[in-house]
Amino acid sequence: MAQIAPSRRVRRTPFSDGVEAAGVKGYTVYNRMLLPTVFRSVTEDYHHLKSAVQVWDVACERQVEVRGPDASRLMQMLTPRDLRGMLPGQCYYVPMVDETGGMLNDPVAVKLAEDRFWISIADSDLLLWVKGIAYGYRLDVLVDEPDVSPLAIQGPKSDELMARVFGDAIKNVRFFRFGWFEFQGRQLAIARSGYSKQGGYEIYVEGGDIGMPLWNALMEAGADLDVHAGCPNLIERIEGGLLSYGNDMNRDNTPHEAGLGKFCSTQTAIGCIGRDALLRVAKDGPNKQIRAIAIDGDIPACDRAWPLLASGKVVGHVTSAAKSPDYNTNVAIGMVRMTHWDAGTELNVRTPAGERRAVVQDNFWI
Ligand code: THG
Repeated sequence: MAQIAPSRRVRRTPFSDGVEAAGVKGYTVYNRMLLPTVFRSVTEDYHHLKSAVQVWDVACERQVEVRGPDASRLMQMLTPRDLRGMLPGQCYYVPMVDETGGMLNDPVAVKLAEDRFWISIADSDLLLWVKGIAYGYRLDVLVDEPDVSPLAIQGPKSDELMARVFGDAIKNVRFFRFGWFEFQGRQLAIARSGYSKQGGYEIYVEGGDIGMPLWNALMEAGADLDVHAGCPNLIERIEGGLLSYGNDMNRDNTPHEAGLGKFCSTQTAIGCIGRDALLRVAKDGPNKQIRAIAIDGDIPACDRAWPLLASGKVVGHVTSAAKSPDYNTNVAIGMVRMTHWDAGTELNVRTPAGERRAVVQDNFWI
């Protein structure tokens, strides 16, 4: 494929110099910012992620900061997940929906204080929606995009690497919690989270000026751990069932269709926009839903929805797919109609390279 034309409209990140020095071979654009997609090869990156430790430039996971007396009220308007029990120091994976229950984003909410949150967004312009709601309801909050850039440390050796740079106390941070740790005189929020199933951390780097010093410190500290620049890995995230907003679901889908019903507590999420619409669909359940799907044979890159067919009729679509070395099949994510979503159901998938056999799985691979 041709290269991405560099321009000011496609934002670089505080880590882009390090990413380039590490030999990045491919980029996508996410929240109008560069996101690396491959360093050595997607397959080599995959094996390395599962065996060592990687440093990921995920600055494109932009933060929408919500601050002020009405911050909690606004946050609850944005999501059907009940936030009443959320404490400062916690992160929540929160579906966000419009007034029809259509998904607008699937961010991680980070509660910094009773009156201050970061919404760590997936690839949609959520800032505009949040600013619009805050203004329209005359809420007493400030909504903006601060100079905060997540840097993810992922892989089985991430504990060891992080302890070397931030001290052993980092190992006490629990899943989807964060603590404050010092680097070069600055306090950084560091969470145990990240867009892989290999374990790791996300450093919310506040102030782009310390981006490269932190990148270099991690690379130097982890030299003997075989630390390498990495990025969210297509194969590993499909194996793990980590959804990609805009690929696997969008505004046409409810959280229930996306399999995110477990992150909704719509009944008690009083004040949530789209609550009535979601209560209706939650009652009967969705008539199509995300499924893990195994596909036989050789497949091209999934850059469009591939129809899933049963006796020639379309019963769903594959939205992400990749060849998995560890599972000796093509792993995929698709949206399947309820008539055909049971585990073991055999379908055909129409790829641009021809039809392939596809089997609905009972679960994701990891
Ligand atoms: N981390 C942060 N921000 C993000 C992402 C991230 N913003 C963009 C994108 N990723 C948002 N989407 C997701 C999708 C999945 C998860 C997090 C963000 C995730 N899911 C776990 C799972 O499904 O196993 C855990 C969910 C839970 O149990 O609460 O981590 O990755 N900062």
